[in-house]
Order: sequence, then C-alpha cells, then structure tokens
Amino acid sequence: PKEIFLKDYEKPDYYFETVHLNFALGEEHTIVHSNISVVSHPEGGANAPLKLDGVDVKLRSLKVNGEDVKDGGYSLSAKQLILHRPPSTPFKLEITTEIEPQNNTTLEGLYKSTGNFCTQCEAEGFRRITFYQDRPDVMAKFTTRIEADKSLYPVLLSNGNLIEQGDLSEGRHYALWEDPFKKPCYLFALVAGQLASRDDEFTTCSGRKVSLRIWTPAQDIPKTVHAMYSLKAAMKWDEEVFGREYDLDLFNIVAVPDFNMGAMENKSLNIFNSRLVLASPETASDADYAAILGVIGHEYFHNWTGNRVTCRDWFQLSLKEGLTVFRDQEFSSDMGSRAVKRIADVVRLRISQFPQDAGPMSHPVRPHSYIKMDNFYTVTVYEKGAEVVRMYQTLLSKKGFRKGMDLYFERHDSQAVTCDDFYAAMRDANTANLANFGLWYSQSGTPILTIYTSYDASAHTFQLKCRQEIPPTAGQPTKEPMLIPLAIGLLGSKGQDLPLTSVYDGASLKSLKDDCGNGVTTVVLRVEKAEQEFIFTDILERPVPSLLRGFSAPVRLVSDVADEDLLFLLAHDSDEFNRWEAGQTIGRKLILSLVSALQQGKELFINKDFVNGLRSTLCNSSLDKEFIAKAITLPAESELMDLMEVADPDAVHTARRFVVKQIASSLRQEFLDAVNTNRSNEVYEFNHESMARRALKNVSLGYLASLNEPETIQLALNEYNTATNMTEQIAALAAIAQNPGELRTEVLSKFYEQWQKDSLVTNKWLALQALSDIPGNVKNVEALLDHPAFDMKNPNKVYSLVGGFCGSAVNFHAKDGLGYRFLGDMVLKLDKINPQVASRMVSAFSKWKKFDLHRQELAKWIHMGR
Ligand code: BAL
Ligand code: ZN
Repeated sequence: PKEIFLKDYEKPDYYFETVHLNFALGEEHTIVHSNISVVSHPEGGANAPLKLDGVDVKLRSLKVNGEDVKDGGYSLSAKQLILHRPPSTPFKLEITTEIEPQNNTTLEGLYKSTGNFCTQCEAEGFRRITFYQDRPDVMAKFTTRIEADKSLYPVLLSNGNLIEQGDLSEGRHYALWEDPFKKPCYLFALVAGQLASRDDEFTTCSGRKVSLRIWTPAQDIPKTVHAMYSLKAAMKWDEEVFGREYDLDLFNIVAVPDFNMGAMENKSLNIFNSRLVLASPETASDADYAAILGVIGHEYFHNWTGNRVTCRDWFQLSLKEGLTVFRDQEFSSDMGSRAVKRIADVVRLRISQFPQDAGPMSHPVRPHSYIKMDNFYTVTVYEKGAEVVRMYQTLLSKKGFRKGMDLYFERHDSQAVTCDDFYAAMRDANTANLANFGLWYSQSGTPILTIYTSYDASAHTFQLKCRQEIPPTAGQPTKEPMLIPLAIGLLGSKGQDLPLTSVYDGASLKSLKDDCGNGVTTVVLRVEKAEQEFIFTDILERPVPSLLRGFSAPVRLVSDVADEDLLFLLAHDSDEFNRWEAGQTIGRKLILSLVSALQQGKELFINKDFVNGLRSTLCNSSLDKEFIAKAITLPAESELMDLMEVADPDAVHTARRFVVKQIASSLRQEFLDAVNTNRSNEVYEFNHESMARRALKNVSLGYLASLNEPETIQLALNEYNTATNMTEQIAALAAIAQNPGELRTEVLSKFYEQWQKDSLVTNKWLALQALSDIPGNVKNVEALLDHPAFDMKNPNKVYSLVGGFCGSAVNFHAKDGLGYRFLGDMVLKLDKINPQVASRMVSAFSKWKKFDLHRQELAKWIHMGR
C-alpha cells in the first residue's frame, strides 16, 4: 500500500458537474449506471488521463459522449479505471458497473443489513459502488433513481427531494431523488427495504416546514421518540446558537443494525447504527439516551459543518469532525449540565486520546500522511480536534467565535476547504493574534504545562512561572511552543473568587477591569513561549490558585499546588470542572503512590483526608447529584497507566481496587443513604434531575457491592429485582457481577433470559462480561464467541465482546499472553470479514510500548509476528 502525503496534494484535473445514478437493485447482483458531466479544472492539464477509483466493482460498459470506449482507450486495475485520452471538456461519461451488495461484509459501499440495502461511503466507500473520482474536493449535483422489487423493498430513499416514484413491470417500482446541493460522493446515500417511519415536522426560523422521518423496522418505531426529540432540539439549537437553518424540505434518518461507525451525515439521509437511535426506558440506559442526543445532534450539525462546507482532502478531516464534535458537546452541555458534560469529555480525552498521543500511533490533528484513511477516524482527529476548536472560543470569547463561524460560512459555503481556511476565518473575523496557534494542527503530542506559583505578601503579588514542553512523538522529535489558553482564578481564604484587576504578562501590565471598574474572577492567559511568567497585582491575601479552569487546553498540567490546597479547591472552587479535577488530582497521586508501594512490597494505606473530602462532597446537598457521582468516581485504570513510565496493569488494578474498598467501607452509611434516597420514580424521565439521582445511586451501589458483604449484595440484588429501567437494572447487574460466584452466574443468566430477543441489550450483557476483571476471564470471553448472542459479522457485537475485553487491563494485558493471543486471533478472523472493524480492534495493541519488556515481547510477537 502507498503512503499518501498532505504535501503532495494536487487539485484534480477534472471536476464533475452533475451525476445521474441509476440503481437496479437485485438479489444476485445490482447494476449501477452513472452518467456524469465532466468539466476540466481551470488549472488542470488539458486532456490529461481521467483516473477513477473503483474497488470490487465489475465494469460492464464505458461510454464517452455516447460512444463505447474502445479497448486501449482505457485501462483497468484492481483499484483504478484510467481513461487515457478524454475528449475536450465538457463531455459525458457513462459507466455501468455490477456489484454484489448481498456478499459485501465490509459494510462499506452498498451492502445489506438484515435484508435491507444501505450504504456507507465515507471515507472511500463510493468506489465500491461505481468508478468515480472518490475524493472530497470533487463536488457534484446528484440525482439518483432506484428501482427494486416492490414487495421486498417498499421504501426507496436517497439524498435530497423525492421527485418522482411509480410502479414498473414484474412487481418492481422506482423512486427518483434529486439533491440540489453540490456534494462529494462520500455524502451519497441510498436505502431500500422494509421500513416504517416516525413522522414529525419542524418549522425553521424563517417559517419553512421541514418533514422529519425516522425509519426503522416497524416493531422498533416506538423506540424512536427520543431520537425525534433530539433531532428537533438540535435543529432549534443550531438556529439559536449558530444561526444555521436547515436547507431542504425533508430530513431522513435510517437506523440499521450492521454499521461500522456510530452514524453518518449523508446529505438529508443520515444513516445510523441502531444503538444510537433506538431507546426505551426498559432497554436503554441514561448513557444511551445521552449518546443518542449527542450523536443525532452531531450528524445534524454536519449539514453545515461538513456538508455545506466540506474538506478539501482527508488530511483535513478534523475541519469537519473536530468542529462538529465541539458543536455537539456544546449542544449537550446546553441541554443538560455543562460541568458534567465537560468532565465526561475530558475523561474520554485522558483515557483514549492522551495515550494515543503518547504512543506509536501518535499523529497531529491534521495528519501529514496516511496509508489507509479509515485508520484516521481517531480520538485525536475527533476529540483533540474538538479541543482545538474549543480553544479558539476560549481565546476569542463566544461572541468572537461566532463571528469567526459566520465568516467561515460566508467565505466557504459549497466549497471544499482546509483547516487553514478555518483558522483564517477565526483570525480575520476577530483581527486576532493567533500566532503559533496553528501548530496545534501540525504538532502531535500532549503538551506538559508546568506551573510554579508564589505569593509575595508584602508586594501583594501572585506569580505564576509557566513552562511548556511537548514531548517527542512518533516522527516528531522536536517541537515549537504553541499558544495555550490558560484560564485561571484565585480563591480567597473563604473559598470566594478574588477579583483579578491586573496582570503582568512578561511584556506589559494589563488591566483586567470590566467597564464598571471591577476585576474579573477568571482570566485567560496566553501562554506562548517555552517559559513565561505572569504576575497578578493587588492580591491582598495568599490565594489558592485554580489553574486551567474548565480544562482550557488539552495539556497535562503539572503544578506545585499542595494537597491541602487541592482539598480546599474540591470544597470551594466556583469552577465546577476544577472542583472535580482537584479530587481527581489527589486520587491519581494517591493510587499511583499505592502502586509504587505495591511494587516495593509495602503495606497499603489510604489518605484519610481524601476520604473525608469525598465524604463532604457526597453529603453536600447544594451540589448537583450527577456532579457528585463524577466527583466520587476514581480515575480509570487506563488513565492511571498512561501516567506511568512503565504501565503495571496488575498493580494499578490492585491499588485502585484497594482504594475503592477503603472508600466503600469508610462511607458505607453515606452510600446506603444515597441508594435509599435516590431510587427512581416509577415513570422514567430523561431529564437532568432524574438522571442525576440515578447516577449517584448507581455509583454508590457499585461501591457498596465492592465490599461483597451479605447485606450490600442483598441490596444490589433487590435493586436489580425492582429496577424499572435499564439504567438501574444494568448498574445493579454490574455491581453484583464484580464478585465471582453463584449469584453472579445466576443473575447474568436471568438477564440474558429476559433480554435475549433484544440485540442491543444483549450487547450490554456481552460487554459487561467481557470487561470483567475476574482472573482468567479470557476463557469466558472465548466461550461467548459461540454464544447465540454473538455474531462476528455485526460490528456492535464485536465492539462489545472483543472491544470490551481489551478494556480490561488485567485480563487483556495478562502476563500469560492469553489476552494478546485472543485479540491476535480475532483480528486475523475479522480482517477477512470486515477490515475496518479489524483495524479498530487492532488499535488496542498500539499501547504496547507502555508496558514491561515481557509484555512488549508478547504483544510484538502476536501483533507483528503473524
Ligand atoms: N463522518 C463520519 C461519522 C461522523 O463522524 O459523523
Ligand atoms: Zn462527524
């Protein structure tokens, strides 16, 4: 395979203006006819060969301006069709191909899922349908005619508006769709099958009525209420927050059970993995409800950030993904708790992106090269990309960010552009100094921001000495300092925010007073150099600094803030994120110190002040309960391993488990109270207050069950038996399943018996068992491969069982190598069925350098040696 480099980008020689597609869908094969009007690129080479991508498609005919192209006029290879001497432009290109969607297990291009036809074209799936210039900077207007057997495929959908439909001979029928907007082929979609719809309507800000339809098999329609609610909320939010109105009269969502990704933003015909559409209180947890809200929002928001303005090439993926993730994060924050959402997003970043950025797969938000684009749909491009977008907003303010967005749309509507264009719009709309901010796109690695603080009681000044350092990463041994927004506040002795009136930033003294002459409580400092000093003046008492408020930059913060000050922040910080972060910082330090105690064979002790801090948080009735649930949850094992020079999964697991049990026994009564006072009402409600109660109850129950005492286990069993919604049922099951034994086996079987007909619920059942830390769990997971609940061809099943297993530090990284061997075997099998799913699974190996030599050897042998 060839490595493709960003620096080698060249415009295509030809553009396509209009594309007429005709699909004759069949059981044996499907015939695709395309009729393309080809024009030259103004700067392209005249009569240059026209190169079309095509994989696993059979060429049936090729015509130029109505005439068959003779042998010798074209050449065909496994991946390309080259028209050697195209005529002068404009010309008509007609291609007929034959494909076999029913045998397509890659789930790219056109394929079948439970009997229905559907497509997935991003990034390079369209080339599995027909020969085409499969690159995002070729944007054309599409019309799509679909014909199929009417009884098998009564519903025929594609992008845009339905222009015409009717019956044909031999029980067939057709539908003609026209998309008035230019689009790259990765946004093409087609669905044909037996589907029912939930119909609704949205009136846009300018008074246009838009028909909304969510399509699923008929029996699942009752489970689409929340998805429809989410869609309407997203449409309204994008109008209110970004002034973006929907641009067609119809918006379709189709849910399919077999889907590689979560969902896809095809123009006006979003296709979703069913798990991100279908929800009922009995079958979906609060986390599922929240994910549906976020992803329905995400795909809808792509209509402007991705579809109307798209990427010039795939190196720019973060242009649309980072931006759209940022937008969906903001949407979810506005719909629920901002602090809780921020905490969840930062946890995700730390668990997945920081390790990626420190390992062999480290790459910049805008990669410099790729071999297979499918492998670059990463947490770095998505989540770190979203952090980069968030930093613009932090630096420019919400108002300034909106100005930048408006200019971006004004300049680039219906264009395929780059991250530099986005940067330029933000800079120009605000006449802002964003020097060395662009490096966030090109430099990989998580910056380490070290801050030393000191207070001068006589001068009433508070000083910060900042140092930024970006560690060497794969292919990038040295780095330049970047512009890092550092949001900071200072707390007085009563826990109040001190007014910040002026700051010296190394160059000049800047006033921070507002128009009324009052100081601010949070200021965003610009850390631009490798070493930089800031001095706050008029600070009348020794403050406790609250650094990097709201996680204002995706960095690893190292500071000299003492434990007692962290406990003070945990109790008082007005920035809720930092309040949580203070507890996490102490938790991380504590567990890592226990890890080294374990490694040295020493006895383990718990820090009582930490436990008391957690007790105060747990019992603080003025706090949001979902926030409390997050604040009393310890840092994850993977986050802790990421902080170690050489990760020791066994010691991390033992130390963390020790702390869990110590907290559980110290706060036993408080946890019992939390469980007993936060049970759900009979009727499930998806609102913040009820979700918060369930979250707190479930975390508390998890702690109690860790004690494995008859009373706490009986409590968990009662909660399981009386649960009226999945959130509480699965949490009680997880609580019980922590402890090996008969009860565990019994309740797991009972759960399966109850839900065996619901594939999405049995995924949870698979994942729960796969993730288990029970010693030697690889055997159970291997046995589950043969269970009727598992299906190797369904990505969700693989993600639950195989992906779930890789999330268990102790079992996946087991010293006997059985975990690595299991994954190695699975990847080999999966690669033959679905290479995208296989490559997602193989990424679990990418952290191998983090481990001891024994594990490194095992991983290398299994991963690379085969
Ligand atoms: N574009 C692929 C799916 C998503 O990120 O929306
Ligand atoms: Zn996206």
